Amino acid sequence: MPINSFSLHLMQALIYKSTGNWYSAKLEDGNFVQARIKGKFKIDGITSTNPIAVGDIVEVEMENELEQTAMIIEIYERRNYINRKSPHQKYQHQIVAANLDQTLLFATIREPRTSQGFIDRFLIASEAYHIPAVIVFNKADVYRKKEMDVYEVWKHMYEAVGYKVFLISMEKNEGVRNVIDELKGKVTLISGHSGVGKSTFINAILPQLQLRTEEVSGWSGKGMHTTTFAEMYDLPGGGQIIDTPGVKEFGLVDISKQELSHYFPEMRVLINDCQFNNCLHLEEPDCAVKDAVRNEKIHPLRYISYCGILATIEEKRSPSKPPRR
Ligand SMILES: Nc1nc2c(ncn2[C@@H]2O[C@H](COP(=O)(O)OP(=O)(O)OP(=O)(O)O)[C@@H](O)[C@H]2O)c(=O)[nH]1
Ligand SMILES: [Mg+2]
Ligand SMILES: [Zn+2]
Repeated sequence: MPINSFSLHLMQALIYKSTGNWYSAKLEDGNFVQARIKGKFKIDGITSTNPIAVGDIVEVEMENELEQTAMIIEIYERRNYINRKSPHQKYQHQIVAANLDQTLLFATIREPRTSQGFIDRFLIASEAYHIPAVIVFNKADVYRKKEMDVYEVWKHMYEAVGYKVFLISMEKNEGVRNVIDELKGKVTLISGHSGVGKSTFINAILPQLQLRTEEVSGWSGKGMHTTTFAEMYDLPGGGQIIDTPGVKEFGLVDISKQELSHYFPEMRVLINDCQFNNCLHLEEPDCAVKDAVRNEKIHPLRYISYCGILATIEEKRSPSKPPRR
């Protein structure tokens, strides 16, 4: 270690929680400090509403040893991250978490109902950074025949694409162990709508935490956003899990129409067989993707979802900049 960095108390730290201006960071010795950003940060050339996210590795300079406060002076390059469109500022991104080994999408088919579009958008965001995604359907105890039928269709559809799918009930403690087994030694981001049971799941693994969980508000069937900040927790068997606030929509960032099919694994393997190398798999002749839909090699629901998402992608004028008035 260079002498001057020693005298400045520079240390590497991992961000566990972000609450706006303050970050809770764990030092290599295991102690936590409360850290703030020094100066302005522009990272990866993107404009995000949060320059530093949970899972980021940073360099801190101790400010006050007694109060355990520090300044963040540098951020290390991210291995990957999950980002989405900021729900408040259209042209800004929100980094959900960084440096992940996998994502765990919590979905419920009832109370509240998670749509296939939401699931597919989340999977696309994971695919864009090659982060393996696992889908967990929770609240099996409230599914009637109708919802079980939907589950069966989706399970086969997503498994055929290569995703692991689990059906669990936190309420009845059914299937939960299998999901916990997936977490060992990995950094896992857990995401999904509000009220699907993300915090309930983490409480089951780390009962001493007692995270706040809340009943889904009655008539609307919508969750109430009980968790308000993303936070990472160490798992007893090694690895970490990141709880996040529920999201209503998962707005995709920086994906062009041309690219979209690359993030559908079942399409990605076929695109070289399309006649046109810029095929969008819509009306073009000799399209390998459409052939696969016809031959039932690609599930029609996934193709419909692809077309739906494609239609929502606006081709960019200039990167991340609002249009001029
Ligand atoms: N019936 C049933 N209810 C469940 C199950 N799992 C969780 N719940 C309930 O669902 C409600 C919401 O759970 P939370 O864990 O707070 O949901 P969350 O995903 O963390 O929600 P946000 O923090 O708002 O994003 C709570 O009342 C839980 O007790 C389940 O398997 N079955
Ligand atoms: Mg929660
Ligand atoms: Zn095609």
